[in-house]
Amino acid sequence: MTSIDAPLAAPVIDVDPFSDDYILNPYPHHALLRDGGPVVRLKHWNVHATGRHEFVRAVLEDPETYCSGAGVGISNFKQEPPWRPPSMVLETDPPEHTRNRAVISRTLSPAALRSLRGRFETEANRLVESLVERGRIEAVKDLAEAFPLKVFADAVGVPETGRDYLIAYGNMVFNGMGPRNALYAKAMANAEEVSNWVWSACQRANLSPDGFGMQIYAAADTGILTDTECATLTRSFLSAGVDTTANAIGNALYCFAKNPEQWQALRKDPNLARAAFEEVMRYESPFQTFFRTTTKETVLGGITIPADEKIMLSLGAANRDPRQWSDPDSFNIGRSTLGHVGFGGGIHGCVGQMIARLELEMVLRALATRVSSIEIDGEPRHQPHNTLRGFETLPVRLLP
Ligand code: EJD
Repeated sequence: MTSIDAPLAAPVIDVDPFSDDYILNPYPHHALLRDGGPVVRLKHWNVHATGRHEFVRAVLEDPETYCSGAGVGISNFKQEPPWRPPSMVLETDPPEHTRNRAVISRTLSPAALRSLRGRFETEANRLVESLVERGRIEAVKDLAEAFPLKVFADAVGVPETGRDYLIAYGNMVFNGMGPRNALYAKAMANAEEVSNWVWSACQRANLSPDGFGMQIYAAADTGILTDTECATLTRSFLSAGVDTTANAIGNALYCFAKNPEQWQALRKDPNLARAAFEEVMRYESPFQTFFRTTTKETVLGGITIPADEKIMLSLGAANRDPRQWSDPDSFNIGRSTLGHVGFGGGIHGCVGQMIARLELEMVLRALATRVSSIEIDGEPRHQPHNTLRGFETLPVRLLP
């Protein structure tokens, strides 16, 4: 290697992914992140970062060099204790990860999803019909949160009373991946009460017999896992499966309200619902930022990263990287979204993506067959959040 090709240290840039300005409108910051270099170092937090599609993918696909066992938020579990017992899938590496993920994955088989299709469809139609009758709705509470709180929580088999705790818990999980800032503190304000409800919902005695939760316990009955491990794996459904899809539904409505010609295209052919959701995932990725931790010194994009360093992956920036996408800032349900990283990728790629697709397909179909126009009717407000992108409030009018 000639000195001209020798790996360099990452350029330091002044982008703060946890500042109010970034959070409320990340896109100009994403451009700085991508243009700063293949890999940069964030001055404010002293971590490496990449927003380039090519390198986000490369990191996701090399879990031996970029591990998850030290946490997938900004804090390194080896230096700072995690706020909850770590997830047995998200925050582990092979071989444990492989074994635990297989237990979850079996519950989400194509056959299992086929059997949910009818229920999801009925509920989406019922909910959307009642909302169209009302006309003006607050889309976050009335639709985006209501739908997964009904169909996903039913599918896992958790009790009906107290399900709102799942929204609060998701806020803890996803703000908990950020630094210990004001958003973190706010999300954790009621941590004990919320965690207690969730942990109790994950116990064998409180799960319905036919849901994903009890299917996890089947692994305990064969001796692979203890009951406590099964509760922790069930917790993964409740951590990952509600706030993510809720924000996806809100973002989808906003995308279509802002791009009425795309709404008309979907109305004309509701079979485009699945493709439309993929474009929502690319264009307004509900989950924006992941971290990995280097297991050894490595070189990425010609930049040396030392061992045991956190590297931030901006999925949101990668999904609009002009090096990968043509016209990345336009919302177009007819484009190819192949290769978007809204569901992550590699061995940790979203295990629930097929159920997320099923939920969004049913919601978008129910809307597309009943609503001629989605109109913003008030002041939508993005939720200030360390890792999720979505709305705190989204007042809309659904015209029949
Ligand atoms: C997640 C980005 C868990 C867990 C798994 C996945 C997520 C959160 C929590 C969804 C991350 O196993 O607890 S989108």
